[in-house]
Amino acid sequence: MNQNQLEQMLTEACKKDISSCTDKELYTGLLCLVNKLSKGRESVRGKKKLYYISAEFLIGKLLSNNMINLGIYSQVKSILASRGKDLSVLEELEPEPSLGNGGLGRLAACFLDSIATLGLNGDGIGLNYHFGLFRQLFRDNLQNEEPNPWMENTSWLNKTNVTYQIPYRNFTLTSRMYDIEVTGYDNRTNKLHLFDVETVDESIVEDGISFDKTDIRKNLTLFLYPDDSDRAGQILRIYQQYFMVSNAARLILSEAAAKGSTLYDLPDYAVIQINDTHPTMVIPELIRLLTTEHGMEMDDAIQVVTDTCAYTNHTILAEALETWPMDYFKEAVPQLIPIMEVLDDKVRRKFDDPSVYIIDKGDRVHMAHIDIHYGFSVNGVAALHTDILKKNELNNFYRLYPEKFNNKTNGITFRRWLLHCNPQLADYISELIGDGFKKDAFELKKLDDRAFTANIKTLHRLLAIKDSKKQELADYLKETQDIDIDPKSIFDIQVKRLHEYKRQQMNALYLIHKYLEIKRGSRPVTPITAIFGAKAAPAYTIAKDIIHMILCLRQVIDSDPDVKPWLNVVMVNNYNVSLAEKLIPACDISEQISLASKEASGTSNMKFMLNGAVTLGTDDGANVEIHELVGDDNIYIFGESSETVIRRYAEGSYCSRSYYEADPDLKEAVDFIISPAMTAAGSVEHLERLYNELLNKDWFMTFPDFKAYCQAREQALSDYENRTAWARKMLINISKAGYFSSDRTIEEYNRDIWKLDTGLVP
Ligand code: 475
Repeated sequence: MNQNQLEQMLTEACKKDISSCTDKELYTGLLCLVNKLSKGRESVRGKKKLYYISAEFLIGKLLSNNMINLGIYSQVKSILASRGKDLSVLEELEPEPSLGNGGLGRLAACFLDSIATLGLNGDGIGLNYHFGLFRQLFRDNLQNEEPNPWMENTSWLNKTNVTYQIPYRNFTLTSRMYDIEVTGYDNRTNKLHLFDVETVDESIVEDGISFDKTDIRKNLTLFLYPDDSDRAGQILRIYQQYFMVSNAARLILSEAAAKGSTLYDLPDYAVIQINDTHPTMVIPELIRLLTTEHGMEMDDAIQVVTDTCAYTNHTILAEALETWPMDYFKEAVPQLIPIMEVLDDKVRRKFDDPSVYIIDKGDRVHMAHIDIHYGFSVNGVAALHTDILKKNELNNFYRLYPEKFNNKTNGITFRRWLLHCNPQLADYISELIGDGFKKDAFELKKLDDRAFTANIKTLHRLLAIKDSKKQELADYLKETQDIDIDPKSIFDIQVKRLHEYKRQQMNALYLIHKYLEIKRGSRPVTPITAIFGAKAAPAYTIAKDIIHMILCLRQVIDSDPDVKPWLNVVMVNNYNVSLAEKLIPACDISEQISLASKEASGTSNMKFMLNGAVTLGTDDGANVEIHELVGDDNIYIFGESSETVIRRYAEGSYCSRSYYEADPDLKEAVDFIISPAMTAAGSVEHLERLYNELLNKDWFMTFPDFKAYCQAREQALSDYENRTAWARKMLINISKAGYFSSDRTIEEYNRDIWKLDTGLVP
């Protein structure tokens, strides 16, 4: 399409001349135009289709990404500019869909992009949460939660005519499907199907994010992960999950039947990827529908479903592996109970090992066990993680079904995480090695060539691009959050869900240590800006205490003129995808410091690397693979190995206090948490609780790694001073990032699990 045609279409979509539009009118016009162009790209469907079911799709803003994928981004930008309009101003008007929480949800979004880009026939299925994940606000150095309304009258959601009757024990809900077009890069459009219920009542939410948890008709799709610290909240999760999968099952069966499936051959028409255990009930629900509504024998139905479903595990944390009391199913969805009993019974007849039963002796249902017995594939999300699943966490299952287990190391879409968020870097890479990397990320390898790595000019250009992104971030944070950061300082960033295993608290302990060192006169050569971004689950007390500690620390340092010029601790408010797109390109040091064995993969580590940050991390998750690719000289790895950690847990002898007693620096930093300076800035109750937790428990073993962490961090800070050597590390990281393109990940899923047609449709 040429520029004139595009301009005409945009004018039509805005219903008036571009120059006379307000920004809001232009944004709405562009949204309609992009939606129309995406729909025009729908293509002939192959026989078999993938359904990626997930409780979360953390898709981020769509306007610019969709324009990049449709190939109209630069044209639109220049049309707007010629009329005195600024695309980046319009981008700020778009609300960010609040449909996800963390890595698992963002992964699902990257996957949708790659599935469409590779021309694979695959849709996402999830829920349309009206308020999504809560919006975070800081008050008195504490996290507060508010609803996060993100839907507007004109939005990416397209109402469809698809509705189903979803049965619960004592009532039925009428669902409706909404679709979001998923445009692939230079390729076809798939769909994200989000189910909702029309009786939802947003007005029942009051006082932050509280609402009546028992009124399911009104509350079902209000929030993602509503508070489940009590029984009503837990049962609400079952209602939500069942709503998601019962709709999914009905849609899948009807699409297959429409294409001619007898349903005995369902696996030729459908493959279902179960993203963690939230969609696990799709297995018994499909079996139920096949037997009760389609006249299939139980054994046949079980076989058909087993051959259709595949499961991805994203965590080994015991508390994140879902098990639900049988009572909850009795209360909400009793129709599934006979099916789950049959599934459990078959397992018991076959295997004489209670650890693999579906229903345990306490009458709890182990969701992952359903997936493993009654799916054909089980995958981990990084090499180390899959290894740990096989050798430890799921070893009992691995011995029963070695053929089901496989690894699919995570990936990220380079469209959003390079082309969109860092066009300066993308353009420069094109200048050096051509445009090929945009379609084939492995071409980034060409950057690992002495013509570039030993070229001062190249290295200085990289540094200049980084500086410009740091300046952009500084301007943005000033404008949107009134936060001052010095673009000439070193940007050290840790952004991810707040969780003890990710060890934001260890980062904070280092910062306390550094603060005290600076106060004693030992100043860094270059000032340091340490940035955090994280939301804590509303009922996760210690996670909220960690946020409190960081915010108090910020206040203490900010009001100390001796230290302030040298150390700035920042916690950005309401961390989300849009902020990530600004933070990641500006980062120098990427904090990936989880306790070895606990981070299944991590994906921000990949985003940072791609944007030329150097990783400071443990040998955990995908850090292990990053380490192998970039080599010892281009990453800072520290801390105890996953083997040591696993052994320590098995022995059960870890005592944090002995580390505290033995290391004066550590003791000083830990004690500072409850010092008068800190308690003056915050609440004694919160600070003392965290202090006691660390001293008496420290379940994620920050103390044993503290010294090694401080040393590695100091090494990175000192290496930063040699600017060309540092730039070379940046370049090597970028050059090795190709492996972490989600296009590679999706090709592997398709090759090993989904087996969809790959022929691109004209
Ligand atoms: C891992 N979320 C990352 C990423 O594979 C990994 C679970 C239960 C309830 C609410 N949220 C969750 C997760 O478990 C999650 O996001 N897991 C993450 O999945 C993609 O890269 O290591 O922690």
